[in-house]
Amino acid sequence: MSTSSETTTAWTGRVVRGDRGSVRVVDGDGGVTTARVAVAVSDPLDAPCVGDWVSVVQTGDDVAVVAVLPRRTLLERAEPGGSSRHQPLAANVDVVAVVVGLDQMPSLEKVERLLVVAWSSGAAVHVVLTKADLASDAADVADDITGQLGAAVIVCSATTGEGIPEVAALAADGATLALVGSSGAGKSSLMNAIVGDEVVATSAIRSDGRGRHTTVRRELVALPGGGWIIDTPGLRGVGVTASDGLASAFADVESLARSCRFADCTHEVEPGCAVRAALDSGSLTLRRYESWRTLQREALWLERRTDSRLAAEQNRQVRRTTREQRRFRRARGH
Ligand SMILES: Nc1nc2c(ncn2[C@@H]2O[C@H](COP(=O)(O)OP(=O)(O)OP(=O)(O)O)[C@@H](O)[C@H]2O)c(=O)[nH]1
Ligand SMILES: [Mg+2]
Ligand SMILES: [Zn+2]
Repeated sequence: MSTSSETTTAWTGRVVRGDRGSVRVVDGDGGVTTARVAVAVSDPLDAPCVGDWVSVVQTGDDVAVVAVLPRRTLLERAEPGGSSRHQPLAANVDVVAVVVGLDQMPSLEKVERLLVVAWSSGAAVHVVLTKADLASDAADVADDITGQLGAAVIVCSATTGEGIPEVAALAADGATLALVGSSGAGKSSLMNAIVGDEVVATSAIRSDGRGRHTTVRRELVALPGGGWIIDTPGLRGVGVTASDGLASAFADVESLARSCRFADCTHEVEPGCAVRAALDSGSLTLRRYESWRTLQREALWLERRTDSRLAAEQNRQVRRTTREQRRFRRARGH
């Protein structure tokens, strides 16, 4: 690469923090520099985000990100509150840890939603049950999550240090680990426990049990061993972004659905429905079936917003599904 002036240097770095119009980039020596974003992007998904490897050109005091290198994976979510736009959360993540605090009884449905987002990224996924020091049933919850959602589980506590080496191992060999979960779940505490230092702020949850969103921005930290770890703000109103994520989270139900007699089976009233047969035999639980339908409806809803041609058809389908679901529930005595 040629340089037109002695004071111009070009280097590759990694985005550790993103702000509007500028990013913080770490170089190979661990130095962190603020750089303006000089990349023309038409899609917000293409803008540099935490975890991106970027080309930086530095001329005197001016530091600019001129290119985003191709991403291996992208953790993204649909923006909550109605738009169908996707928001990048973190790039080049190897492992996503869905962090769940054992201080409250975890909702399998919420965990499932986070798993869909995590699986859609293309990264490997683990559920990390933290605050084990506050629960006596950690092993049962772990069994439920493995058995019902098919996810690998690690039980740990940032307070006692139990399980922390296992979580830290997810970021071994230069891998990038991203922590996602509700506010107050214990993500930042977990990050500090892994790093062995107070690198990010944490805070007590409010008395009503809801998090207060202590972490307000995504932040990537380089670990001494060569790995990377990304802390994220609590996710609220997680949207489903990709139908392949749905397919992984519900691989068993999706595979049943493919063996229904009718290709357009709604799995409500049709004869030869493999999904209903599994429900009747008890091999598929009503709770899992309903979660699948909820997520499916949400995914369809988001798709529909980007494709007005489908709108009329799906309006009809939603009405039909609601009607049929009422009938189905009545028939089952719900
Ligand atoms: N007893 C116990 N408390 C914990 C543990 N981990 C976190 N906490 C507490 O849980 C509260 C929330 O922890 P944070 O790490 O700030 O949670 P967070 O997921 O980063 O929350 P946001 O930044 O709001 O998304 C704090 O009061 C922590 O001290 C743990 O392993 N055991
Ligand atoms: Mg936090
Ligand atoms: Zn069916």
